Amino acid sequence: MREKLLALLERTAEEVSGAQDISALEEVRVRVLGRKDGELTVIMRSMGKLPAEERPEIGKLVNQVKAQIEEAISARKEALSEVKAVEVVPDLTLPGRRPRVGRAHLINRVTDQLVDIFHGMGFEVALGPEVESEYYNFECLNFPPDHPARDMQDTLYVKGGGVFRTHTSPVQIRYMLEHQPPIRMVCPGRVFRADVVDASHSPVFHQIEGLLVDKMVRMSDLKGLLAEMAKQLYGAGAKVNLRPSFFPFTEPSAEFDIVCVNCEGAGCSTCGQKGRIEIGGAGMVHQEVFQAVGYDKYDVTGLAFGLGIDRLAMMMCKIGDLRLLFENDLRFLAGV
Ligand code: 2U9
Repeated sequence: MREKLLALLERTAEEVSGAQDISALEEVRVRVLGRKDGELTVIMRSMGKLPAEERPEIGKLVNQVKAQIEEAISARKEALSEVKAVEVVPDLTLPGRRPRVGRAHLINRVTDQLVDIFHGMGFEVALGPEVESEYYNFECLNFPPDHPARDMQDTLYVKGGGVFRTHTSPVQIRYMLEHQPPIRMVCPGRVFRADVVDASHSPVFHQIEGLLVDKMVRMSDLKGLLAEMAKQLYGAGAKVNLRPSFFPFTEPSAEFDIVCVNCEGAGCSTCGQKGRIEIGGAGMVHQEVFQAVGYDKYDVTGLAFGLGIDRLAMMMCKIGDLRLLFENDLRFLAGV
């Protein structure tokens, strides 16, 4: 019995010091000290069969062996935990993680670019509310009461009165009510229409509109202004074309295109084979609009223009789906 116990102690001590992790150590503990059929437990149980005179001495030895094994296990456990603690100490020589730096949204970058262009030509920026009165959004801008743009199908009405502005033109109305000519101002901002979302429509989109009022402002000033804008946007070779159009708030009215810088009018994938890129609308401010804000229509004339920023941004970055601009997927935003 004595030899058996000493052999068990020796073997267990070796196994304990050879255990490479906590679970290997636990396995040794259960095999030797386990309550049900641990090797030492079995020996202890069989002590009853020993002759009475041997029992005290063997009993003492069993307790010593058990204490030594327990001590060896707990010392090894401590040593293994220390190794683990050392493992998780951070390596201070590693280079730091680069912080992810955000940047302005594509829409805001294009807006800033346009604002800068007009600021350089002496225009100041004005902003206004996104929920407007029908009076500023339609009436002052010479929309007749039955104009289709006023229809619920096209305009988002607010319960209790007012509309989500359908263009930024009411900002210009407010500006004219507060300032006397000469004026030069642009107003960028969000506008709203009752549209269903798809690749080219959204109920929220972005515009920038401009207004210049002075004595003797002419259509040629408008064309010069738009040509300068095109050059600054697309380079010295950019040309604009005006096509006759109609808006209630301008007379005469025009839509303007930039001759495609890529194919110079021949037609390519950038311009959808049209040779031109449709950018926006413009015209000479309607006399009814001047009347609505109390300007003397015999004293001043004005030019106005408007362009859609979302479409422009899509063309600049060759984006095929408008929804990408609103979903804020960082994988997309980081790449444009
Ligand atoms: C006042 C008087 C006149 C602003 C104008 C347009 C023509 C125009 C569209 C371009 C693309 C809107 O986003 S879009 O769909 N805009 O065609 N805007 S003239 O005329 C004004 C504005 C304010 C007081």
